[in-house]
Amino acid sequence: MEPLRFIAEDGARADPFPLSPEELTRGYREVVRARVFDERALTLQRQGKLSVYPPYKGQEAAQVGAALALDPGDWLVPSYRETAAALACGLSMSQAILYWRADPAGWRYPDDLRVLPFYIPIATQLLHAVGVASAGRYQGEDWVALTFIGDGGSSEGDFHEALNFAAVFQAPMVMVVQNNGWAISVPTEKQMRNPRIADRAAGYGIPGVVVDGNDLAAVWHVTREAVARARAGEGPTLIEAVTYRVGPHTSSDDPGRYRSADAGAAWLARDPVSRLRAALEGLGVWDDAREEALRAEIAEEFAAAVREADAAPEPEPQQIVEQVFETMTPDARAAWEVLRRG
Ligand SMILES: Cc1ncc(C[n+]2csc(CCOP(=O)(O)OP(=O)(O)O)c2C)c(N)n1
Repeated sequence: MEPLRFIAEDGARADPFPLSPEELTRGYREVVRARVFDERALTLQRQGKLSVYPPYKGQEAAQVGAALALDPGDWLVPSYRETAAALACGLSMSQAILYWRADPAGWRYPDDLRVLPFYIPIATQLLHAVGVASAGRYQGEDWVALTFIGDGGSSEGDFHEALNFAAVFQAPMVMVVQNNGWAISVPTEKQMRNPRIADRAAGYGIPGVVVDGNDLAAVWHVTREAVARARAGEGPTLIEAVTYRVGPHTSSDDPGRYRSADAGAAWLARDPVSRLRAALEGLGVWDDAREEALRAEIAEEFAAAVREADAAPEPEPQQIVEQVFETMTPDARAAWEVLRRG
């Protein structure tokens, strides 16, 4: 299976092309928004204003393309890498900043936002996504759950259990594996014999698709088809988005210790942002003036988000355990008492 692609590295569009100019423009706005958030969030972390932060530079199209294929009633069940997908699904920048600041105010999302908080324990989100998808079926709703996982996470037992359960019960779930080449310091070829993760779909009896994860049009297209199948009762799809983790694993990581400085050089030419811009310019719907206006708008959005996050009240230590259980367990209660006393 070769990755499906509609936008070449120089921005040339395949014919037929799956997105309208309006959709492509919307996708570009979200991709640039995601890029700006990521770059500035990393800077905030370096200034001591965020806790640990997992950047996603180079993976914006894989996330935004899939997120934009959802309808408003659908659910996003992300891992820690998917801030771009969450922003595209309506998470505010200020909430994202508070979350990555480790402020408990950032963990409790608005009730009407169909995005679950970022999952840090690898692959646990996949089973919850099957649950969210199945819950809709039981309740007579037609929502679809979109979830993400990394190449490393695809080696977890939860990955198998989630896909098998979703397939057997035809849960309306779409799983996107962002195959970004690395699981912290472990390259993909060191942890799987068959590097084509989408091949595994056949073992579950579901469709598996491999797509160029740096091509927003391709990711949006295959996810839209998968979402439509899920909503029609035809079950889950496994999408492998081939991409590359250009930056460090997190703000605590130093990739120089395990890969050469030019390891991702070829991937810079495949940058999803510049590729998309070239495609839009090819369509004649984008120019420098629009770019400048968009960048100014997003810079203001980010600045306002920082102001809003900074205005949040200083969290109390005991809040760490307050949102874990609806009714605290005795252990959590004991921890809460200790933290409250200070
Ligand atoms: C259950 C569990 N085991 C181990 C870890 C530590 N850990 C954090 S990220 C990571 C690697 C994940 O790699 P991958 O799934 O490829 O995703 P990526 O970070 O590249 O997006 C590991 C092992 C964890 N968070 N949870």
